[in-house]
Amino acid sequence: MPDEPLLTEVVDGVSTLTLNRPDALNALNGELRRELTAAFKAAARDDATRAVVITGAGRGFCAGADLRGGSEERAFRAVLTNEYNPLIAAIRSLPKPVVAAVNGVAAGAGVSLALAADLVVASEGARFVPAFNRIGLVPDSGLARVLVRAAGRHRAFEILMGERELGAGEAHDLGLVASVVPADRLAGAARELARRLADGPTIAIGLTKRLLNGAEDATLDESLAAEAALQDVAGRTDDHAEGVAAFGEKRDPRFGGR
Ligand code: T3D
Repeated sequence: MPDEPLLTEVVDGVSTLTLNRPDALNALNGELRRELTAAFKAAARDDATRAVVITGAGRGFCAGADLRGGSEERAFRAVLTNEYNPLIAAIRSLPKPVVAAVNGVAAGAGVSLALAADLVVASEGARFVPAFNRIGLVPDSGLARVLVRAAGRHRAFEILMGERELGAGEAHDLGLVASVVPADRLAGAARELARRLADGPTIAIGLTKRLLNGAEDATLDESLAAEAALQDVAGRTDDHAEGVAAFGEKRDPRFGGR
């Protein structure tokens, strides 16, 4: 495999981003963080991309921050503010669906990265290791927020303290992982899921992401108002017209993402 830290391929509307530092279990150094953020921003602009898959090369998904990264990594506030946070925000705000194919261990910010995706598919051997506590750090890149909502405060604390590793099955039980598949079927399963989403009404899917992002903190009134505003946008898309026409003609819709 070439030496680039991030491999990118667009096929059938699906952009696959492969973290490619397998000898370090795809740990995030500065170059990889910046390339990843740029890739998500590029996916937002690219009309040929209607869904994104993120996965790791080799036996790991992502081992979090590169612990061999030297002093660059120790400027915590600056690195988080300027690199990790924009990466997570770029995934969450991307108006296209993101599928994480977790092919092995995810640790530290690698867990945060996986859980920033809209859907997570994991191989049977995948594990989610918060790891922050093991090296005297606090969870970052949005992990505390995701875990406390999915698992509740007490279980989130237990997981973050590393009392036990979170296997793919338990992550599935907590609703963090959509499906768990044998390792040799993971890439195909994630690609197929992403391809189905890429064939969907892309603008409405992007607006759905925006609604969900807002709904996490919104009052009922705010949610209802946001739905009315965004439905007004979705309702004027070609995809809405096509969906209604397909219903009337008793056929499957052919969404063009416009
Ligand atoms: O400013 C900031 O940076 C703040 C941001 C912080 C965000 C964070 O993510 S903090 C958390 C950082 N990550 C970790 O603490 C995880 C460290 N790694 C591990 O605990 C274990 O490697 C794993 C649980 C992930 C996997 O264990 P195992 O036994 O399957 O593999 P291994 O043998 O430990 O690792 C394999 C290789 O990957 C090994 O290299 P070697 O010895 O074969 O040459 C190991 O050093 C390397 N590796 C694993 N994790 C990292 C790493 N290299 C650099 N950075 C890593 N994070």
